[in-house]
This record gives sequence, C-alpha cells and structure tokens, in this order.
Amino acid sequence: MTVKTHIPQERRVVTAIPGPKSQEVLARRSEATSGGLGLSIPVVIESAADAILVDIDGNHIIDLGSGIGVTNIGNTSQRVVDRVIAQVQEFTHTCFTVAPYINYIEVCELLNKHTPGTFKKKSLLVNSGAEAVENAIKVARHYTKRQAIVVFEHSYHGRTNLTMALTAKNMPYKEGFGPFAPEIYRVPMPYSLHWVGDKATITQDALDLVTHKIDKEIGAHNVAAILIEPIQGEGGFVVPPKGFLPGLQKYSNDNGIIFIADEVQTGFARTGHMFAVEEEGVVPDMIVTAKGIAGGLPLAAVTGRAEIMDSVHAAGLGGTYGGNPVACAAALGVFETIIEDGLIARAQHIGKILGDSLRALATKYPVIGEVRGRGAMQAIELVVPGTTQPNPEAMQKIIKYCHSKGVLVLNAGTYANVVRFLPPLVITDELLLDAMSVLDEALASL
Ligand code: PLZ
Repeated sequence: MTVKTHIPQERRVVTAIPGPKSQEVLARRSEATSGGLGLSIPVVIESAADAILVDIDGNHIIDLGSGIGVTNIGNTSQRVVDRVIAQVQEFTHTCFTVAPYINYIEVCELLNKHTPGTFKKKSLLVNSGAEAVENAIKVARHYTKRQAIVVFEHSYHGRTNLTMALTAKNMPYKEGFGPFAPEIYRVPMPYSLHWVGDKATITQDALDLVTHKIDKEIGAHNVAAILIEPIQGEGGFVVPPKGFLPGLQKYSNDNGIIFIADEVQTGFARTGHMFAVEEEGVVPDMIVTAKGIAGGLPLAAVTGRAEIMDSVHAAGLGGTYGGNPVACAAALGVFETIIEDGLIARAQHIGKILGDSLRALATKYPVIGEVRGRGAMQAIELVVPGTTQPNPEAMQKIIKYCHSKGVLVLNAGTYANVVRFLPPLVITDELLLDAMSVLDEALASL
C-alpha cells in the first residue's frame, strides 16, 4: 500500500488565487459542467490532509469548511484510507438488499448505539442527506398514517423535490423548480437577532406561536412529523434559544407526532457532542445523519425507534447504492477515529478558540452583529453597523479576502450575510489562530 506523503499543516500561498493552472482547469470546468453548479473558492484541488487543501498550483489552503461539514475527522484520515483500500480490494458492490454484507450492519449498530435514546433503535442507510430526510418522512408518514410535515423558517433539508419543499429559502434552492410537494407547513423559528418580539420571552413565545399554528391551521392529529435542525446550517447557524427544542419534543410526544432531528450538518462530534440535540438532553424519535458520517464518501442514515423503523413492509425502503460497502468501511473508520482520538472534546476545545476569537473580533468590528454556534460550528452574522440590517456586501468581501489569502470559509444565511466556520476537528490550534488573523485582516480591509 502506498502511504500518502504527509502534508505540512501550514498555510502557504505561492500564486495569486486562482493560480495559472487552476485558471486553466476552471475554464474547462465552465465548458464542461452545468452552469447550475455553484463555486465557493476558485481553485482546483490536487490533494488534502487533515485541515490543509493543496491546489494544483501548490497553494496550501486552510480548510474552514470541511467540504460543508463532512471531513470532521480531517481529510484523508488514516483509518478511513486504510479501511477504504481494504474494502475496494474485497468487493465494491452487491446491493445490500440483494446480498448483504457485514459493514452495513456494523454501521447501523454504531448509529443505534451512539444516537440519543435508551430505547431499541434501528437504522437504514442511503446515499445523501436529502435522501435520508426523504426516507425519514416516508417512514414517519407510514407509521403515523398522517401526512402533514411541520418545518421551520430558515431551514435547509436538501435539493430533491420533497426536500426543496421542506427547505425555506427560495433563491437559489427553489427558484423555478416547482411545483413542490404538498402537506408541508412552515412555522416560525426563534431567530433571536431578527426576532421582533420580546427577546426575554422568546422561547415560550415561539413555542406558543408554533403550537398555535399547528393546532389551529393543521390540526395536531394530522401531523406525521416535526422536522428540525438542532442548529440550522445553510440558514445561517441559527441556534434555537434554550428550551425550544425540549418544548417541541414534549409537544410532539403529547400529540403522537414523530420528532425528527436533521443532524446532517450538526452530527458526528461537530458541535462538541456526538449529536447536537444532546446539549439539552433532547431525544428525537428519529434522527437523520449524513455528511460527517463517512469522511466524504457518500453515505447517510435514518435512525429511529425500532417500532417506527420496522413499521414499513419489507422492500418498502431501499435503493441500489444505499450503504455501499466502501462508504460503510469509511464510516467505521470515522466512528473509530472520533472515539479513539477524543474528537468530541477536541470540538469543544476548537469551540473555545473559535468563540473567543470571533467574540474579540465582534468587539473590534461593529459590522459583526452576532457570533453564534456551538463547538466547531460557529458563524458571524454581518450587519450594517449599529443596526440588525443584513450586510451581504460585507460577507462577500470578507469571503473573497480570506480566499485570496488561502483560507477557505463558507457563506450561509437566509439574508446571505453569514460567514460560517466548520473546521475539521483535527485542525491544529496554530492553524486555526492563523486563519483567525486572516479574518481579522479581512474585517479591517472593509
Ligand atoms: N440537511 C441540515 O445541511 C446539506 C448543502 C450544500 P445532501 N447541506 C449542504 C448544497 O449547496 O447543496 C444538508 C443539510 C441539512 C440536509 C442536507 C442535504 O444533504 O447530502 O446535500 O443531500
């Protein structure tokens, strides 16, 4: 087996970004690939390890995006590389529902064990976050024999037809892609920075609003599931106020509604817990995972109470590739790495450095309206100084500056005014602080 040359964990910008080689390949990208695809940083990647991406011009870029919260254990993490190589040498595909294999089962056993809840759980593996959300909804509807699904303002759940309907933001996710699936009901989200009511009573006021809407406009007995991200991802890292998720869970339990947590972006140690709902001891009936589950190989899961997951007739769920053996091998390497290397504690440590750095910047630069998030999932929301008015121009300038200096950061937010930070949990303190100093320069340059 060839062992990958270690990539030094330091930022190194040796050309303009994009460099000449990247420019050439990006021109081919424009020619060959659909114009409907977005592009965050204009470079072409050749290799990566831990928190450094190396482009074809030799630039070493600090990765504060983890491929949108995917490479939580770092890129090309050794246990994942070893297990993937071993698996592709054995077999690459049978289709689990045709001829099963053990590592699919092992991944499900680990999910059943590590997701919150002491009751018996069962899991199902699919290919993407959106597909997992779709399957959770299918199962919840089948089990409850109800149809309505309740989702929140600012939510993101995917790009397939059903998940577009579940997603809040029109542009770019939904514009021109309708008609959308019926029986989806959107309710208010307590987004504290933009909350018009009294912030002192936001939790109870939001719960009252949500339950009133459900009771009066849908009828609780018609609701199959309440679906929520414990911290909203694409919506701008909106953290629900303390007590909101437990309140929703209680309302769901009291009304026979399945409470589904979409932990696609928050899962796998990202927020300083294995799953973000643990922060307030919330135990969902079903939990949807993807992204961080398999270090970048396409895999996603639905885990839930056994009686719910077993309520579907045999062959009612499935798919050709779901739980592909190579992706499952990677997932086993991910679980092992998170546990053996103490990455939950590491996410908390990163959270302290990131939070302290961002709060210090917020006192220096009034363009930062709020710092929020948890663990290694934090963001700054940019405003017109002295107001809560969104400042998307500042966001664009900051991101462009960071990219030009070799720091990959991502945008987010309903108002396109959030810069989010999702570093791999193996990022060194030095690298993270270096990235924060670039962010400082970016803010100063505004
Ligand atoms: N649920 C909470 O964050 C994916 C989207 C990137 P898929 N978020 C990144 C983009 O621009 O398409 C996401 C999520 C939450 C579901 C999903 C969907 O996961 O694996 O992208 O389908």
